[in-house]
Amino acid sequence: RRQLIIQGTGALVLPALTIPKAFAAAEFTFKYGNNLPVTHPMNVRAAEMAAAINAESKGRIDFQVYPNNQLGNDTDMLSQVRSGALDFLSFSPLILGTLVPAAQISGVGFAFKDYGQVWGAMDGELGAHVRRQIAASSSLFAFEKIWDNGYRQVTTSTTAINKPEDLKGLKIRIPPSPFWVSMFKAFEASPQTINFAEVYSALQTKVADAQENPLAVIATAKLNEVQKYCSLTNHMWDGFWVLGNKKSFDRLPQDLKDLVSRHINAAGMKQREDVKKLNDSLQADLKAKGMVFNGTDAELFRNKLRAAGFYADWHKKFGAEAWALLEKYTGKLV
Ligand code: X2X
Repeated sequence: RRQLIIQGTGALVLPALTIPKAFAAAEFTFKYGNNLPVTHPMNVRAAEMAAAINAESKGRIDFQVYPNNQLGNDTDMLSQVRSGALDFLSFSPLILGTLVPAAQISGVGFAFKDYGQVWGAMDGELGAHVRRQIAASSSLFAFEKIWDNGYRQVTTSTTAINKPEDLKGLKIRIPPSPFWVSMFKAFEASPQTINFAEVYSALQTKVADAQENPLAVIATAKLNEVQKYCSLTNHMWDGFWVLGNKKSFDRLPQDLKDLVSRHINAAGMKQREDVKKLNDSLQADLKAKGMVFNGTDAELFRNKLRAAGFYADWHKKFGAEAWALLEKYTGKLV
């Protein structure tokens, strides 16, 4: 038996080790989290992006991806990134509304008619306005290119939604955001605020009968297993800002900041294309798996929001200046 402990000194004698460079500790370790399944384009592109950042930094950065609420639900992750326990987080501008109310303006119901308007606004002055608000009022900042979630559709286990009256009293899960609550109250639904991490089980156990999300989320999170109907309402567009903790990012020298920003924004541009393709093609797949689809007349739903004072209320809350920035891209909304 080899004697490792030398009597009397207590020293441990081990053969000298040379640590291969690939396993040497990186100078900068970053944790990035999100709430979506690993199969969603967000995580396919995030994995690619992390590998590219680590390789191009020659091992100085270790960028770690934590998908699928591994570090906690959205509410947990938001508090983690605010404190610096988490360095980066992909987050809906609307859920960020609990912290930065102004960020919710991109979610205004039926505002963007198409992706031309969405990217025009978000890569243009409206997005710049929101990013300024985030940086000015929190410990966070947002990278320039917002990632895509998509146009949101309503699914239910009970009945197809054909007209706004069908939403009346519906127990529909919505993400934790003042804006979402207000919108579904305007529809006279019975909205329930639940983090995405708990949505599948909430639908399975009938805590909620309905939810709303883009098809790429419905399919990758397999919500079709617990929902029967999918009503194409396109009631709002939603994206994901990549948020960073300012202090933690400021640890990096400028050249590595530029490297990380370049890869995050480039991955976002590719993710936008992936998500668009998926959202356009998934209806057939979900139909084959038993989901029942119907189209809707957006004007009826928009009228309901108008009549409930939804646009007037939020115009006032966001302020005339921000509202004008939105309408610069969408045209007059009311
Ligand atoms: O929580 C949701 O429904 C999701 C995944 O779409 C968002 O992150 C807003």
